[in-house]
Amino acid sequence: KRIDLLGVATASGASVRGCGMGPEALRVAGLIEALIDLDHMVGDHGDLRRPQPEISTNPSSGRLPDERKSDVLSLAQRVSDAGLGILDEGHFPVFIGGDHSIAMGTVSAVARHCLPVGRPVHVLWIDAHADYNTPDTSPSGNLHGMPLALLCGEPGFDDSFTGDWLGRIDPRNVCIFGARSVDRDERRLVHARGVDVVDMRKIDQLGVVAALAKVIDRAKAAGAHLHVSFDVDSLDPAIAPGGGTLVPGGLTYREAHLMMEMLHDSGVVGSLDVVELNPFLDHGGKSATLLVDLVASLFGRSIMGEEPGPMEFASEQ
Ligand code: DIR
Ligand code: MN
Ligand code: MN
Ligand code: MN
Repeated sequence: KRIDLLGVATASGASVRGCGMGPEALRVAGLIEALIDLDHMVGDHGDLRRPQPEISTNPSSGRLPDERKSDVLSLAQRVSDAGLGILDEGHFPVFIGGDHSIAMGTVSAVARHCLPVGRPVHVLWIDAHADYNTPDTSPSGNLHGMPLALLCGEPGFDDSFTGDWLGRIDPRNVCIFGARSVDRDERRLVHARGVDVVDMRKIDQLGVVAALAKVIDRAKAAGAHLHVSFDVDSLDPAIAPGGGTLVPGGLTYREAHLMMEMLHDSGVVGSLDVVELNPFLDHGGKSATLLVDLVASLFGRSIMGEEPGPMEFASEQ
């Protein structure tokens, strides 16, 4: 299956600037070479970006809230259409951000591709945050904290958030994995809608293998397309400093690799986001390099070159 990269060079959904440079940093860190090295065919669709250049004296995000919102929505629409094209061709889309608001478009593409043929869409949202705020619950107003709520059909989004581009998913088919910073009203919504939240405490208690196996088994049993949305801030800040909203106590290097290896072996993953990488904060590409290794693991790289399978010991004496 061919892998098609689509960059979305934007930070309009975030308040910290810099993750608009994420797609280029992942290319510089060797993303395409790593995939080709695993014998995959790779296409690169280049980057989508906002049409008008940024001219602003607003120091935090560079742009006014309304301008940022229209950036986010016009990009979401273009990402959704481009992603749908990639999926309809039978390719595997890898969306490289960009802040997490781009998932309004990426997950929409998956929903538009799958729902007409009756294929359920399951979403594995690997993130320190739940990204389930609405404009009413969000303490920050940042749209990168809202994509899941929009996709799950929460009320509170105005009419500018509607259109043919927007796909819908069932919150009961969403698993937020690695969470450790969830806002008060957001927590209430997530519980009310039946979203599965595997927070860091659960991961500590169960281990990533048991916790992730449940998600994989459910997707398999449903015959679903599993979309993986990977936010760099799911990782521990010590190994991945390149994010604008870091939270201590994240996934370790070994946990994250094991997850990617399990996801590869499962065969249920059909699309991937890699988001929120901020090269400006990334200590010389530390997180970018790690992300490339993690994506390679998801696409079949393993230490001994093949799937280990269950441990067996030969009884030859
Ligand atoms: C917070 C932070 N929950 C918000 N969200 C972030 O602004 O809604 N998501 N950083 O990645
Ligand atoms: Mn293509
Ligand atoms: Mn996120
Ligand atoms: Mn996050």
